[in-house]
Amino acid sequence: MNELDQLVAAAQADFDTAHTPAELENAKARFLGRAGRVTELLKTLGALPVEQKKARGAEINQAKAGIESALQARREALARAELDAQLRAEALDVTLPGRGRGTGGMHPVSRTIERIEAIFASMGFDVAEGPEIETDWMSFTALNNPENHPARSMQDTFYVDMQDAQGRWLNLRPHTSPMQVRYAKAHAAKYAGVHPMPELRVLAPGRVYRVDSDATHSPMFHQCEGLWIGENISFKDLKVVFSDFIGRFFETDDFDVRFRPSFFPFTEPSAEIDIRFGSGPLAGRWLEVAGSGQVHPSVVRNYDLDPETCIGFAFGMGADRLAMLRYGIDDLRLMFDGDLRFLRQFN
Ligand code: 2NL
Repeated sequence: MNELDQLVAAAQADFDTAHTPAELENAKARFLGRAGRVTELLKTLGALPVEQKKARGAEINQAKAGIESALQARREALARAELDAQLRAEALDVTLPGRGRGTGGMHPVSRTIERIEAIFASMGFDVAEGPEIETDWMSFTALNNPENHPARSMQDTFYVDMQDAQGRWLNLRPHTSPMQVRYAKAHAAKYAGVHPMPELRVLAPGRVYRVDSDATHSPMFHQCEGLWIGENISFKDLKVVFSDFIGRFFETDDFDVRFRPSFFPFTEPSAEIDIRFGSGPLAGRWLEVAGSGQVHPSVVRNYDLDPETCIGFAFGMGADRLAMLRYGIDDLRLMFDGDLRFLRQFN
């Protein structure tokens, strides 16, 4: 092997020991760089006699070409190795068994609301859901709240820093009553001029919001409100409907119902509804479960109905509180903490 063949072999060996592109570039510099061995050889050409220059130059260039092709081969080998390593690292075994996502379950409040809906639906009530962001008129004015009523204050109601297309300020509804107003107005429009007007029976369940937060109050909670309007619907009907509901909701006949006089701007007369179980874990204590009353004539007028011919009752209950009573939960906050150890017990 002559010295040029040896040089090519040395370069080949040097390149083969390079295991990264950076190492390979260093090895390249040792042979082909400005101070590399091939460059040094080419510089010796100048000292040769003219007749030897051409042949020697050709020999050196041939060696140089050999070194360059060895370099290129090693570059390609390194790139292939890197790609192989990457493919191995990113390998995906599509034959492995899948990871389960687990099954979802229903929240105790959702379960309770569905239960309430089913009972009232069986008594001919429609179920109506609607907006949680409402106008002042819907949340308060339509419900006969005076302009300066404390419920309208920012300490009691969440206002939204936003106006609707008509420039009216908006709030997070503090009760589901606006949905009943919407439902009653739609009913009035649908049966305008029809005599007698078909009865209106609706249950409005959903989220409501008030500025209040402690062990027994959450800033977001759930209401189910009922409304029954017709030509001759009275407190007697309310008592029958509500008692029937309680018996079916709690699955017992062993209870008393009491109407305790109260005040709401939207009903007159108004009453709190208390129940007392004769047996079971809650037996013996009066429990307040709902507010109720005969819908105020001004509110009936805001439905676009005539209070002279349309009369009826409304009631409102906290679905969270009913869930707590039914399941024996003693802290409202458990309902909204999202702790799966608590929530799994209901599924
Ligand atoms: C309470 C009080 C009540 C109503 C809600 C109502 C709705 C319309 C018209 C008239 Cl659209 N009344 N709802 C009536 C009386 C009481 O709820 O303390 N609920 C937990």
